[in-house]
Amino acid sequence: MERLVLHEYAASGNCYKVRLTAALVGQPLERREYDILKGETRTPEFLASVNPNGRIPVLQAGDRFIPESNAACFYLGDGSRLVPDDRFERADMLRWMFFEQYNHEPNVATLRFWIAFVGEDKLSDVERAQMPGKRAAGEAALKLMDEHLRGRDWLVGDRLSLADVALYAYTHVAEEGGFRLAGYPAVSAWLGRVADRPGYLPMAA
Ligand SMILES: N[C@@H](CCC(=O)N[C@@H](CS)C(=O)NCC(=O)O)C(=O)O
Repeated sequence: MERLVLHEYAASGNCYKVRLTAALVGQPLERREYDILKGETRTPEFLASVNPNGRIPVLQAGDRFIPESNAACFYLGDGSRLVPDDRFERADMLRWMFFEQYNHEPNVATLRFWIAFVGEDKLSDVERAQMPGKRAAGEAALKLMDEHLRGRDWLVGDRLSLADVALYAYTHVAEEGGFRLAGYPAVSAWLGRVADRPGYLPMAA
């Protein structure tokens, strides 16, 4: 098996989605933890040798580095049952992964980070002013997923794909950011299906 290192912060959903993909395909990962609250991904050494964008996750394969969670998931999942064979479904999988990064993560994950990790009292005025907009956009993303998942088991096609993994990561902890998942029954049922898959790995593992 290829030796892979995940540079990460374990409580981050972006990092968890890479670990979950690795677990689902049976790929072991070495893990290297950075405290993002202490700026450990912003040191000159990290910027020079791991990711010039100053963020985790970064998947390391030999002396090459793959930043961006969904790119790392694709590296791990490529050629497995997590990536559909059908050309349309592969594109549809990417559509949900881009949706995750543009409509879901910047809202659902950022509110979780601000509320559960930074603390509302420590937010800047600019951040606090962004909260209502992020709340509305996060609810819109969850509503869109809920409508799509009514009458479907998986986001794409008829089995679990990287689209489900990418969106599972921050959706299953959305309540830590003040979202109420009970208001999204199709999403809640889908979360249960993902957690029932063989090879599933909980975030805290
Ligand atoms: N689009 C990137 C987002 C990465 C990201 O925002 N990482 C956060 C943690 S979830 C981080 O490293 N924050 C530390 C910092 O910005 O200094 C991905 O999907 O990997």
